[in-house]
Amino acid sequence: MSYSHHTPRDLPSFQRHHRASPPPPSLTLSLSVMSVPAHLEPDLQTFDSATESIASSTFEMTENVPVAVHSSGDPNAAAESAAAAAAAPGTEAEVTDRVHMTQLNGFVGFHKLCDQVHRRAIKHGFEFNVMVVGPSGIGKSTFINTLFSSLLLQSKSDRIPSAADEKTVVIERITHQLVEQGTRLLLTVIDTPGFGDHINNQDAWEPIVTYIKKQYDDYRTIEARPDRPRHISDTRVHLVIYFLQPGTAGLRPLDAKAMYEIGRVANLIPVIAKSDSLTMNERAAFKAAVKADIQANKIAVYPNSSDLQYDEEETQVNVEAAEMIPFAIIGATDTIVKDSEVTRGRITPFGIIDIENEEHCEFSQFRRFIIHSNMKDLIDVTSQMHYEHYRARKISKKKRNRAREAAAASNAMTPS
Ligand SMILES: Nc1nc2c(ncn2[C@@H]2O[C@H](COP(=O)(O)OP(=O)(O)OP(=O)(O)O)[C@@H](O)[C@H]2O)c(=O)[nH]1
Ligand SMILES: [Mg+2]
Repeated sequence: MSYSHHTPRDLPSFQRHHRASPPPPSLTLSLSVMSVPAHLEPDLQTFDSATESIASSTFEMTENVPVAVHSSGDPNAAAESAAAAAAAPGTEAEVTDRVHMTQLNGFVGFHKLCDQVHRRAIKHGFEFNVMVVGPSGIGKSTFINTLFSSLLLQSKSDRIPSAADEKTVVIERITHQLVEQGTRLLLTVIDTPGFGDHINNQDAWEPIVTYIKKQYDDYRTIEARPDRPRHISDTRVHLVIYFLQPGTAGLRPLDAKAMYEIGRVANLIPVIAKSDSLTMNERAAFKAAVKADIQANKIAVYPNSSDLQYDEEETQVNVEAAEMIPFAIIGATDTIVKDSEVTRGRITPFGIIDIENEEHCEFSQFRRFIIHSNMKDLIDVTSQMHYEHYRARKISKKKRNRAREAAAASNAMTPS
């Protein structure tokens, strides 16, 4: 381990040395420590003027661990940045990052960072936005109420459709604040009454996709504001649950088109609604047909995020979930007592359907996957993948338009 100590007077020469020396063939951790003289401590507001008197100590710890990492990760970039620095001497220092695996010699305490993040996350809570898509009466409201164990959506099956409903898909958004063991969840459910209810459902997916994209646009607008708030309220759709009618041969053309379009912009998970109406054989056959149609129509279904890095355990969870898709679900909010145990289910003339029982349906696997293990991932994939892709597409479209306009303008100015 090498160690060097620099006063402020030494700092410029150190920087030159730092810039000139090639990265060593080892992984290095450089740690800069600014130590404040005791007489300045009470008056840190005057930090700027005090920096002259502040001693700067640079510790460099070196261990024989292979490979130096350049900040760009691209070997050509090092040469490019060196050339750029030579072209404009004195304007910008070349920065070389070195990463080192270093053994601690004593207690520091930064492992408590996890506790700090945890405490802050609990304090701020989480925002989760889930959209349900499927025709009227398929069980959307019941399922959401079952999933979150509370009355979040009223059943609307009995309502009389209005004139507007006749033509359009309506988007209804309702937010609930839920608290579980101190963790706050601001849950927004986006209902889509009218989807697939009309004689011509060809474009029924459009208002849904438009809504999803509009949330990205709204977020982008706020993000680009110079006075943007510290916390941007997130209305982006983190999950779309698509309800498939049981008893069909596979995906109907409307389902295939809607799922294709939704899957391009958001995390999509299809479920077989009211799967208690299918025998086990019918369920298996329907699942297989839907899986084949998903593949044939190139529908992107969550989890499919090859962009993000998953560890072994997360990959295993995702692989198991992907196998199950579409989840065969049953919704039930009634509490029943079975073998002196309280559960939720549906009492039928043929017996009790216990939704928590994995032999009866895949509700508990769905809940485990969506809420217990992947809720944060759904939020992250939305913001790091879907939103970023949408943003990038928008920017490049804007650039193309600008280039086209400039070309048209220059053509107009050129005398023929
Ligand atoms: N057999 C069975 N019935 C269900 C299931 N889920 C819901 N239902 C029943 O289906 C009816 C409609 O359920 P809702 O949850 O209101 O359906 P929805 O899709 O929200 O309907 P809209 O709000 O009108 O779009 C209710 O009578 C429910 O009790 C299920 O898994 N199996
Ligand atoms: Mg409903």
